[in-house]
Amino acid sequence: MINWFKNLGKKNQDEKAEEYIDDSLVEKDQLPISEEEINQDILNDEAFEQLEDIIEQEEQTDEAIEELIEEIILEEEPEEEILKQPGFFQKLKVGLTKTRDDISNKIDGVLNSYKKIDEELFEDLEEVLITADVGVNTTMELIDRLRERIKYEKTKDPTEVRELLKDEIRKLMKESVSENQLNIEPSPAVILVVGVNGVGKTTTIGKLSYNFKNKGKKVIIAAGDTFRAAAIEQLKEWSDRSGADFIAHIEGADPAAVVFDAIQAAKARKSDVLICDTAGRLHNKSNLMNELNKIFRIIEREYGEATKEVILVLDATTGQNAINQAKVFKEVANITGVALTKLDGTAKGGVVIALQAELQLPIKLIGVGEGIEDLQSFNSDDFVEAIFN
Ligand SMILES: Nc1nc2c(ncn2[C@@H]2O[C@H](COP(=O)(O)OP(=O)(O)OP(=O)(O)O)[C@@H](O)[C@H]2O)c(=O)[nH]1
Ligand SMILES: [Mg+2]
Repeated sequence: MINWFKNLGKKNQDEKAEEYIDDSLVEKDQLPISEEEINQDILNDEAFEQLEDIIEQEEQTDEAIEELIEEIILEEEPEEEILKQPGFFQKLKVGLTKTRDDISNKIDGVLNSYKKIDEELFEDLEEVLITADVGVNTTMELIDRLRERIKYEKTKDPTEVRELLKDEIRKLMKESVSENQLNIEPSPAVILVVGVNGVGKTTTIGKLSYNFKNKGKKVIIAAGDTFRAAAIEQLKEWSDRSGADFIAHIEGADPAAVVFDAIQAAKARKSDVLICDTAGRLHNKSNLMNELNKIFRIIEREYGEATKEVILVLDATTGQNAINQAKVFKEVANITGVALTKLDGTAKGGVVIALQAELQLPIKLIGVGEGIEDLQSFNSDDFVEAIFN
């Protein structure tokens, strides 16, 4: 496209130049010179000057066109990102294979075995959803809505139920939470990562940090899990891999003190995002509450201006256990979102629906593998599409 514009400009210039030059040569060959011819020569000189002006103008136009094209190309970059989206969706679909097999294929099995829509069909659907960890309450709510919808739309064919159910799941998930986007604007932002041990907190922090660094953000990771030296080392490795700064104390140190130091570092280094790991090995609810509250107080006092997220990490493979953990953490902390890990290895992806619909906890991130790039932002539409297609 650039070449096409350039050649077009040059061709016009050349043609114009040839026209003027041919005329002037003819005039100059005809000596001696009459007053009329002198006047003609003056006119030719003027024509040459005009020609130079035109060429100069056209050169400027050429430059302007090139600049314009460069701008257009720069503006087109986000489109490339959109083009990458099918890759993300494919990865999501692959990650959700087991869940899809469990929910979608079983639903199809039920619907194909009925000739008409009756109460038994609803009961079979109910069973599929409950066993896929959608949760009893959410399943009941969905089936009630589905029943109403079928009545309202006078649906007769069981095979049409699939689309209606899909739509009701999507609607229920979306109306239960307001925002699935991780909020780190305006900068600076602080993300406190909580959750019981082994769910994937450290791995998620590493992946998240890598994502932010790729977007050009200045990231600091704080080793707030001081229970084991190995936990600190593991987090350090992730911070090295993602290119983030790292703040840690020794094993057994007070996590609130680590967070305090990390905030001072974030301020001094003008960081965009501070991500704090925390320990999962807290034996009872009041212990957990005390520890987290101490950290919250430090953040509030020292970093009041920061945009805050408290992300609860849950392991999708634990199904209903993840729901129970979410209930406990909701009581002790103001959880702003969930990172649901290990969705790739489980058929219990239905837990996503329960977390949003029943606990009104927005899923903000999902882990679809152990690699540094295996973290995605969550979107209800994509999720429903991936498990039903
Ligand atoms: N397949 C898969 N594995 C994951 C995912 N996220 C984390 N893991 C694995 O889960 C295991 C535990 O992850 P960690 O990040 O150490 O979990 P943690 O919550 O920090 O654990 P503690 O520090 O012991 O409390 C590791 O083997 C990770 O590789 C995921 O999305 N998919
Ligand atoms: Mg950890």
